Amino acid sequence: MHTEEDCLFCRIVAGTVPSTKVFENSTTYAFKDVHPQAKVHVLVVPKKHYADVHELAESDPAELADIISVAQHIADEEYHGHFRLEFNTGEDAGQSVFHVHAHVLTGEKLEE
Ligand code: IU
Repeated sequence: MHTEEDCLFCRIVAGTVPSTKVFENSTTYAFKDVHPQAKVHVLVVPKKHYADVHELAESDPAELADIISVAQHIADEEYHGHFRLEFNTGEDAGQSVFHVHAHVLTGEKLEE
């Protein structure tokens, strides 16, 4: 069982670790990635802890839909609605934080 103490993104959601907030509603939190890979690089996370996107989709598909809506909202504000959405899933795919997070890349024309 993950707790706020042992999960970085739970701590960011709780405000005990600082972040640059971009958006928040009752179930979802979005903040700037500290190592941006695009002009705008935002991480969108559920406030509730799920390890990865598969666990989220199985447990709470409405929250997954909310994350996608938040991504669209950010891209509408930042770059005429165009964005890339990535969920690294598993260590070998580059997942390093095991609290599901959508990488939202936008703000510029992205490399293919
Ligand atoms: P990944 O898909 O699990 O590799 O993504 C983790 C992201 O979290 C990565 O892009 C980091 O730059 C980002 N990040 C962050 O924004 N703040 C932090 O304190 C840490 C990682 I640690």
